[in-house]
Amino acid sequence: MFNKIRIIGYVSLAAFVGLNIAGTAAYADDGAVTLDSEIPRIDRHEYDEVKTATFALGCFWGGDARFGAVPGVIRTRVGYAGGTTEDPTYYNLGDHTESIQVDYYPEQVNFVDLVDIFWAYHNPTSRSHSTQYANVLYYHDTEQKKIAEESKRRIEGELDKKVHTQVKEMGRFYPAEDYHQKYRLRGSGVFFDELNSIYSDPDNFRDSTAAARLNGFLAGNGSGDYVKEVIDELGLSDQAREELLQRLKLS
Ligand code: MHO
Repeated sequence: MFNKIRIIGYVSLAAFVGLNIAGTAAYADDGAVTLDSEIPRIDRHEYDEVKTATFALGCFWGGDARFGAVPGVIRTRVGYAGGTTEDPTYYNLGDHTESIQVDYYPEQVNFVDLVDIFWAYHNPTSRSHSTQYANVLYYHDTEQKKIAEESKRRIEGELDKKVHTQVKEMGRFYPAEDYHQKYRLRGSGVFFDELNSIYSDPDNFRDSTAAARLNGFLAGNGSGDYVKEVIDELGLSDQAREELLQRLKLS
């Protein structure tokens, strides 16, 4: 969204002053210049409908990477939810739970698909040792509520055991500190450097689909076919592109 506004803004500015330049430029708060031609192709997609879902399944770094690799997931963010403590932080979490929130394009992936991933990605019969790491399937509306409750009943039937995962109404979501967002990508050297030079504003970095995919792929999520399908849309240099394929043993 921000990108789009930024691009349109500069395109019209260029038109207004009568410039005829091949690449328009945008200036971040810190003065860094980003050519719009550098914005990863996957981040230029437009969506006519966006829905949101929220999950908690242990340490939020893992869930961020799992959902970030899913086709149709547009943005991911980790944060704190489920409790009553105001303005929680990682070291002052109060009664909140580490959670992952995703914006998704319902034509490509729906809530049922995301819920299936959620159940497959944690152990529903384990009792969480703390509120911080509780397993929670949040619902944002009555449709999600119905799907969430039905899925829990189905899992309970299939496992024939008590499921400790909670189904809970979504309240306020507090995004976590920047250093927790796309955690795997942040520790990845060249991939982080390249994305970070495109998105010097941490909110834009966090909200980038390219960053979500890279974070997911680097953590081992996503099929090889899917990685190959989108790798050219992630804004990587040729060198980083090759390195990613090598790391994932796809070349
Ligand atoms: N055991 C993990 C937890 C981090 S997660 C954000 C660690 O400290 O390495 O809770």
